[in-house]
Amino acid sequence: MTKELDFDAVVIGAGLTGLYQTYRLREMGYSVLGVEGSDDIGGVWHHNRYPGARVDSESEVYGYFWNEELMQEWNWSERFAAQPEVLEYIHRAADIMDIHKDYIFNARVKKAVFDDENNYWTLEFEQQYRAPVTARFVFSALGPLSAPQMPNVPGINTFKGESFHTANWPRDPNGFGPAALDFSDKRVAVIGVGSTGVQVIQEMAKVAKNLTVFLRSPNWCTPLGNGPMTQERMDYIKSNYHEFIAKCDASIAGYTHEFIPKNLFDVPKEERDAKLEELYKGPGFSLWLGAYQDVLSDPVANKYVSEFVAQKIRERVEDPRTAELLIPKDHGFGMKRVPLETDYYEVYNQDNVSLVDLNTTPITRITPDGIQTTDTLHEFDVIIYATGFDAVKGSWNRIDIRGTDGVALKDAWADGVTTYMGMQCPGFPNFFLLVGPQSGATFCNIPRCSALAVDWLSEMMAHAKETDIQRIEPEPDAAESYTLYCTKLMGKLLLGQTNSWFTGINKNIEGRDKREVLLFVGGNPRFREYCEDVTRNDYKGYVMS
Ligand code: N01
Repeated sequence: MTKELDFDAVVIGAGLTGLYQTYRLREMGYSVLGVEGSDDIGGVWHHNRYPGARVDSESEVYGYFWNEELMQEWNWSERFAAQPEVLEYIHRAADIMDIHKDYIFNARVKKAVFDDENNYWTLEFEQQYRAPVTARFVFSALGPLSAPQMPNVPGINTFKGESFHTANWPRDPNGFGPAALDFSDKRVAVIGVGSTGVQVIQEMAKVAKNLTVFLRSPNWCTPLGNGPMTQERMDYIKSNYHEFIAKCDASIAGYTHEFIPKNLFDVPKEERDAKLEELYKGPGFSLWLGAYQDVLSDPVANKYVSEFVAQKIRERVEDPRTAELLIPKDHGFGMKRVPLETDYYEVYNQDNVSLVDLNTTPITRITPDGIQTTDTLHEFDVIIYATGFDAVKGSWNRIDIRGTDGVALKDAWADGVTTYMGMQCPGFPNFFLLVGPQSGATFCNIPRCSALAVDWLSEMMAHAKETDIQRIEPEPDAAESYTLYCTKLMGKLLLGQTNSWFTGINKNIEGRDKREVLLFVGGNPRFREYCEDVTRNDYKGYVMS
């Protein structure tokens, strides 16, 4: 006798991706439940409310392109929208989808177990008052950057001042932004200088009495190019949305930036220098994703651009010693995610800002009064941990996910992730990943590329519905060959040679010191082609029954 299931599908996560997946499944006639660990929708935009949080993507290419009504009604106020506006946008999109009613909140999945005989999943929640839920299919839209990671230093809980991880920032109880906190009489520390650290540092420098930045590995940062969005520009965007969509679809990372189809040294010096200058001043990822085609793959071209950006840092930071500390020496430009900034380097010229080089004087512990380094005790009222995430795999590893034969996903991934299309893992039937390891969306403008994954999976689910399919899983060989493909693509880029969250390295987590291929870096068009090819060939690589 077939077991009566609670739902056809469960979607885990109420960020941009999960909301859209839930909507698509509902519209296709599936009974679907969305479950969200937090108390509201928004995903990373709900949690990361630190001062300075904003998109590094041009506002008009960040969001739901599939919803014409929303695109035509929404007016962005800045060229790169700040967190409260993005969260407000997501709420408006949710209203249009009427999606709240499909979700339960404060429902954090603790365990997911597959019934191999009857082809369904049982999900258990951390909240003990919640009964387990059964569903044929599970869509995990957990977020690649949703598992905040604290540093592995002792004494964190002993600090007697206030401390926050940037991804758990206190919220304004009545609005979309952060709580109103006053730092004007506070000695503030920030640990970490990734994209988050850079954003929070440039804001805290304006408001804190003193700001001390604890720097371990500097990054190559370039100007964001933010400014108000004029009505004229917004009107232009609205009447040209289809062009924007086509441009994003054709670009490597889902932006309107495109690499120049020439090698750097094929261009005369004067011309190339003028171009780099223009790109440096250009908006968003102009220099990272819009320079000469070989900058991210040829070490010599890369060195040239790195030296160009290093020179900018030297020009902008008055103290030469500080400038040198802020110039990366262990990797070239663009080999890690490039943080975008607004007057970030000038912050270090301010009297209220100081820099501690952790390579000379590492942190030994957090004490009740502040941060103890090998050199001295730095006393603070506030410590801000901009120390990043257990990225990509972390959100999945924090759930006990058991596939066929009771195998844990975490164990299956322990020696390196293997997926098919970044959408499924062998041994985990009916369990889909969205924006997880090796997904085409993880090294991409996420709303752009996650929509591609959602649309593709939804098409597959339409096929499953038509043909009454109860079980979908990838062939191990197909997954192995896809993973090999990801490895090959990564091998072509210099970023595969760097230690960062792109390559699975996390110095705060034991055992995460070996590089692995967590990203599909082949670009948006190539990923789309791959997906279309699988569909055209009767879902090759999948076993459906
Ligand atoms: O995290 P990170 P993030 N002692 O991992 C340091 C996206 N994002 O939150 O490199 C001292 O990049 C660590 O140092 P090191 C974006 O994709 C998007 O900044 O390990 N320092 C590093 O400097 C981004 O890539 C936007 O030596 C320690 C920092 O903390 C991703 O999120 C905005 C330490 C962590 O940097 C992650 O960015 C913001 C320790 N024990 C972020 N542990 C938008 O565009 C860690 N660090 C909207």
